[in-house]
Amino acid sequence: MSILLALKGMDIPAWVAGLKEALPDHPIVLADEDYDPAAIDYAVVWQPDDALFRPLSNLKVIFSAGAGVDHILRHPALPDVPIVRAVDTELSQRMTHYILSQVFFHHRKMFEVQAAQARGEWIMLDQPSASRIRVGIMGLGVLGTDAAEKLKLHGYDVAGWSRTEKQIDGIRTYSGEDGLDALLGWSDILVCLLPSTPATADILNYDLFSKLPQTGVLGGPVLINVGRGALQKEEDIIRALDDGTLMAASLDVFKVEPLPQDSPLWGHPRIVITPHVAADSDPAAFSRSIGTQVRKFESGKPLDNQVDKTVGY
Ligand code: NDP
Ligand code: OXD
Repeated sequence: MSILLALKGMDIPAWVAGLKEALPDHPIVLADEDYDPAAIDYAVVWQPDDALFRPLSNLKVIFSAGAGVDHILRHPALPDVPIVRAVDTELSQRMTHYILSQVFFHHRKMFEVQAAQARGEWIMLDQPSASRIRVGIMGLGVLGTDAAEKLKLHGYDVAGWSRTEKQIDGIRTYSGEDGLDALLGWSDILVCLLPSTPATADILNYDLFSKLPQTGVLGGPVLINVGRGALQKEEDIIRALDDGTLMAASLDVFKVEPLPQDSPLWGHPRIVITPHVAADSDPAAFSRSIGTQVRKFESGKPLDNQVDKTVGY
């Protein structure tokens, strides 16, 4: 009943400690050690190497160390076992805090404030009430719903869009293609919390930005992308910012990560860049959740938060 940890770029000692506490009777092995592949029942992975899965002849479940599973589904030799994605209240809270921080930043016109500070100028800026700012969220899943509810609590007018229909108290909800146009035509701040799938690739493009209203109280539309870099056409973001189609953007995810030094996104004066840190996975919290799931699985109960491989999330 061994657990294999293959977690590129993550804090391995913290994960080992968390899983030892959650599942003390399950040996833990690391991907860069010698181990018997036939003894592995569970794999906890982040960006698994191409050679990882093939020898694991008795693998029963793959656990993603993140909420997104694009890093697993693109694997060239993915075994036909259930994939469980990360769902955790701490992760939702971290993501919601990030989104709130960026909505507050743009609402309170912090680019103007910083520019005035650089000039040594004392300026008074208009402060529109939150209820006059329309925040549209693409993706009303675990993270999108939490963010929508907390934005609403802070007084914003909030709507969201998902693949299937949803009902959330106090939030306008849209779905399907017509629904997307309705959301775009309404949103002063557009937050993207979609997964990376074939259907969402490059969805954040110039044509989409052109559908955002120019009439809102912020003076122009704002994009916040925390989903995945594969969703955004970066040259289109720059074009839209430079011609006023977008007023500003906060980007946490990029087509290539780390963002290459020569990317024009780095130096753009209307972009906030963060290095894919909107919501880090907390090893202790995720280990507890993996522990609960392994116990359920071993007592014959269904796993929670299983990925639907047909839709890709
Ligand atoms: P969920 O699977 O819970 O939610 C995904 C949402 O996207 C659902 O509402 C789903 O619709 C919607 N969706 C998917 N495909 C489409 C489509 N083609 N058209 C319209 N809506 C669609 O995921 P989470 O909320 O947990 O996470 C969302 C994403 O956030 C992750 O996949 C990951 O990429 C990203 N993420 C980024 C982090 C960061 O630090 N930057 C950290 C964690 C996650 P429906 O409800 O109908 O199924
Ligand atoms: C995730 C991420 O998917 O960190 O959890 O992006």
